[in-house]
Amino acid sequence: MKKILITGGAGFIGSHVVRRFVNLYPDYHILNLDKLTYAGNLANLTDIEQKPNYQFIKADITDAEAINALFAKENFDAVIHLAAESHVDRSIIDPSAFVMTNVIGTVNLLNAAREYWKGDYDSKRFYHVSTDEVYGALGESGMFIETTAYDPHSPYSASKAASDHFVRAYHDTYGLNVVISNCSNNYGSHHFPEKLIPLAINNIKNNRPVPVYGKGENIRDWLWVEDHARAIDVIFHQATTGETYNIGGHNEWKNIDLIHLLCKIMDEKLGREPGESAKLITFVTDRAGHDLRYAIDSTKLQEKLDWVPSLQFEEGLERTVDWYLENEEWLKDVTSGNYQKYYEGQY
Ligand code: NAD
Ligand code: TDX
Repeated sequence: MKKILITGGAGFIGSHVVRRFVNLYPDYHILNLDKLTYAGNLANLTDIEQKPNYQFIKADITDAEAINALFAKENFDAVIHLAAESHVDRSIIDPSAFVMTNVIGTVNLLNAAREYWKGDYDSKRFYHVSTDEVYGALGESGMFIETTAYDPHSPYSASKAASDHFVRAYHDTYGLNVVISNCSNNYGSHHFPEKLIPLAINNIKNNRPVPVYGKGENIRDWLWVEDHARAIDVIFHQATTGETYNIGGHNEWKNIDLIHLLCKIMDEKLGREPGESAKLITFVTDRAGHDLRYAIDSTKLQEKLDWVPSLQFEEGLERTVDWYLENEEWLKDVTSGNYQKYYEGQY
């Protein structure tokens, strides 16, 4: 039986990865380690929490002692590391938490792997999940490839870039078996409603303004979260040590066009007059250092590991809207309390 530590498994992408591994690989034992910050929610995993090959551990990756004790106790075969502070706007308000979790937390995990996997590096694997934002911003043309130079602009992307560098350094210096993937913007169910798509769905539903930064001309490349989880699965099992893979949907959308599409879907779903939801669109002050465009070239992943996105965007967006409309309780729970206070401070 393979014992795999998945960090950040109570978050958006992590919960999809945990669900996939628990369901598809009954002979793997999956330990989900999560601090349960505002973004971590065990309600994301109620469908698999009783499975015999799943276990949850509440811990903070910035706590080196706790991480070392865990590695000393459990003989992990692999780590899939997703735990992070993930929201760019929060990183602009308070970069420190991003340095602590994304940089120090990652180094703590690497140190534990280095120490407790000694003599056995080749048979172990440290998979680091990262973002396309480390490459910086594109102009109107071009795409990020695996060898694009790092040029992060936000405290979030700087912290993820630093963590990527540490992961590579532990491969080059100590010989740890590492793999990194850099993915574009994800969307789908269980996405915390501070991010553009779930925030817009929630606001449209509640007849609140939909804040669009600047003129809405920034471009993001959107990928269905379950396609990301499948890519992680394929890369985890098939990549060679030290490799990097870019993951993306070849699906670029200008923010304002995406929001108009979402408004159209919401009008249909809520039985509103065409154009009614779009009246909620409100242009607000731009994000500081706002990257103009991201676009991922995932040719390497497609050609070497035969991965292609499975879901067309309009269909995925409709499914996402349906999920949020059907899961009012989930939405209510995560938009109360601390999160609500953060939200009020934003707009
Ligand atoms: P998320 O914010 O939804 O989830 C992060 C999870 O990490 C939460 O469950 C949180 O409780 C946990 N966590 C935070 N700090 C922790 C700590 N100190 N110790 C233990 N657990 C902690 O994030 P997400 O969107 O699911 O992103 C997951 C990973 O994927 C991140 O590394 C992110 O950089 C990367 N990524 C995200 C996207 C995207 O579009 N969301 C795209 C590419 C890469
Ligand atoms: O209210 C909003 N209005 C708006 O116009 C919000 C929250 C965002 N935006 C814009 C900013 C971006 O151009 O929409 C775009 C998407 O914003 P986010 O959902 O905050 O995502 P982004 O900043 O692109 O980062 C996401 O993708 C890469 C994730 O949050 C990161 O964790 C991931 O690494």
